[in-house]
Amino acid sequence: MNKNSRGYRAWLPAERWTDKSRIEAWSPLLGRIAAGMELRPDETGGPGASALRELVGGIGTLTGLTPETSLQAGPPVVLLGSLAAARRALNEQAALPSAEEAYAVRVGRDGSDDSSGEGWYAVLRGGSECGLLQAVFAFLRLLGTATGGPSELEIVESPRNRLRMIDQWDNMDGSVERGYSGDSIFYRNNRILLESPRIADYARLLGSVGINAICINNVNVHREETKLITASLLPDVSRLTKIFADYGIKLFLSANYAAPIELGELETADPLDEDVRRWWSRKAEEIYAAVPDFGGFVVKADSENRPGPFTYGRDHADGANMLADALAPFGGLVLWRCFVYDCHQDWRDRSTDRARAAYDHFKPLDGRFRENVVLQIKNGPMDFQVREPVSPLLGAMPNTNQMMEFQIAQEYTGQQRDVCFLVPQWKTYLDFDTCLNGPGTTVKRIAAGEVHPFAHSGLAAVSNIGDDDNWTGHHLAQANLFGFGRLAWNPELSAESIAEEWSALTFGAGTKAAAFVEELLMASWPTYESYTAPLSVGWMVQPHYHYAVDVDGYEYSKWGTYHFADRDGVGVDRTIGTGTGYVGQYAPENQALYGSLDSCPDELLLFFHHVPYTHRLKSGKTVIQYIYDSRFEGASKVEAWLERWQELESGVDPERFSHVLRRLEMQAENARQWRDVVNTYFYRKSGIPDEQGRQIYA
Ligand code: GCW
Repeated sequence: MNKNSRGYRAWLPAERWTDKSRIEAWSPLLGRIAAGMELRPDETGGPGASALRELVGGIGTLTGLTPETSLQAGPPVVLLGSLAAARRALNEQAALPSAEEAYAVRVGRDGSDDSSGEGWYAVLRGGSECGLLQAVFAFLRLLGTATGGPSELEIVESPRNRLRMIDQWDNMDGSVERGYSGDSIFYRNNRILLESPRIADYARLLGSVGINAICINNVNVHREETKLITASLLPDVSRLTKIFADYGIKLFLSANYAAPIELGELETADPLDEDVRRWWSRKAEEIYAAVPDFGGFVVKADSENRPGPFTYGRDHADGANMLADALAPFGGLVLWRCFVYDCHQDWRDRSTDRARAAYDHFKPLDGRFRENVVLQIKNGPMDFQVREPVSPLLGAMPNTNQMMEFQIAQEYTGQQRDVCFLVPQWKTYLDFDTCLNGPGTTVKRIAAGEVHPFAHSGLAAVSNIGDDDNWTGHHLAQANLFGFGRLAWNPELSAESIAEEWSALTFGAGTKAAAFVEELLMASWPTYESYTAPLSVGWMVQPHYHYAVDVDGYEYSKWGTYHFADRDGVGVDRTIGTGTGYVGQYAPENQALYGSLDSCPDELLLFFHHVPYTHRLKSGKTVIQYIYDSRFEGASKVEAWLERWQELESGVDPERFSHVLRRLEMQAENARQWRDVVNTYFYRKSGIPDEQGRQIYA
């Protein structure tokens, strides 16, 4: 690990400002700090202490200043600059919103106190120390994105989503399932890497964008990871819990549903069996004795060959409630995943549609789950494809806590070799109107618990980090981790503003590099979409690896993932009249939208309909011509990025310059391969030539 690698420091303050006048302009504000917080006997831990450390450290890195700092017991407040003016401003300010994580930042100028020469002051306040930490990180973002000196402003924020969670798919042997950035930072050889400074640095990164929960092991819980809830590993788990708590983050574990069997203590995991129930209750007592602020369990059950209640003829409410009852006395949660489908399907059977599965399994169980169970639902009905419709299960269970799951790891979206900034994609899910409670029942309101009175809800996402120096394999993939946190905090932020903020923090505010990176990020998802599987049909990837093109890779497989291309047309008929009936899982307004060829949006066409190649899109183009045009356009776009990036050589440090260059070269090759394979495939099937006569390999 190279901690001095520019990528390691990601979007946190990393380099001294080169512009001296900027440092001078900010000096009056940054020279003095007075902080109030709870003083713990050891004077080290807690989010308040982290806040102060980050603030002083960040100021030092950016400006070289060492602020004069005083600390006293009191409410979580930090004053900067002209302290008398800051105190006056503090006394005038309105109360914060009630959320503990709420924060306020005020920067002002008060001429009546000129002891600092300028009268600039800042007041950072938190509803708790966690809120203060958020105020500090917001202030550091202000510094990091500023091109000039301070200006007056007031920000008051509280998080829109209660749970803002990151899921690690890390295994204890050190591997990461769907990891594209090296090995795990948490484990090696079935040990927890407690001595690794990376874990605390990861907590900083997550805390800096408002993440407040993390699950530290893969949802596929194998033998070794099952032991995370046993006496041999709980002390280590407890130490990790403390590292994350310093940044306001609660720790969860993925639990093996069959743990009582796997650990050799019972012969059944039947959720209605009294011995099983007692086993989990005692287990919960043991866990909370060792780890008092443990968050709870994430559970993947009856999914992709993992054990679950179906084995015993029980349903998912029985299974989840049994664990929930065990955790309830301690305030623990069960985050129960809804990724349940038949992965042993027969491709000859046209009546089974994997897209239907989550809704079909879970919807009938509405109202049966305990109050400390939250259903964790993937954004789409399939599996994190480049484009899918919203999962119809979101919002369809008004009496059951729900949260939505995204995948920051780019499993199907370029595996951190290709640039694919996913925030614009996530926004399409969050902004989608389910119409389930009348117009305006958007997914972001459902996830935030604003539509139904969920006791717990929010957003979770699969992490994209590993032990690569720059955390995410591709430097630019850091923007996805940053963006998820920002969006989970405030889903109203625009994708552009997140891209702009990250680019400025990472490549320098006001630089040419930052401007180009922002543009590249914003174009990257549509571009990736334009050279890979067309019009949301999905899955044309190499089985298991999911990166490179293989049009028929999943066509005759057991995974339930088909495109049904023949000589006349392509796509999956999911309509009510002639198809699988999946469309019927949406509210009537959306049934009408998707069910009719006239109104179905082009970008989702092949997800919902099987159409002839000559079918005309809303643009007037035929499907086949659209396939050809967009593959050519996508691949040439990547070539153009390569050229533009080369022009930036003098404006980017050599490490990041050559790293991004190499990745763009790989992406260009990948895009060419997709273009030619997809085009050739559809030309051979349809026999329809490209109107523009470009090279297709017949
Ligand atoms: O998409 C699939 C992935 C699996 C993953 C699974 C899930 C962790 O290919 O690797 O398992 O989703 O979400 O459970």
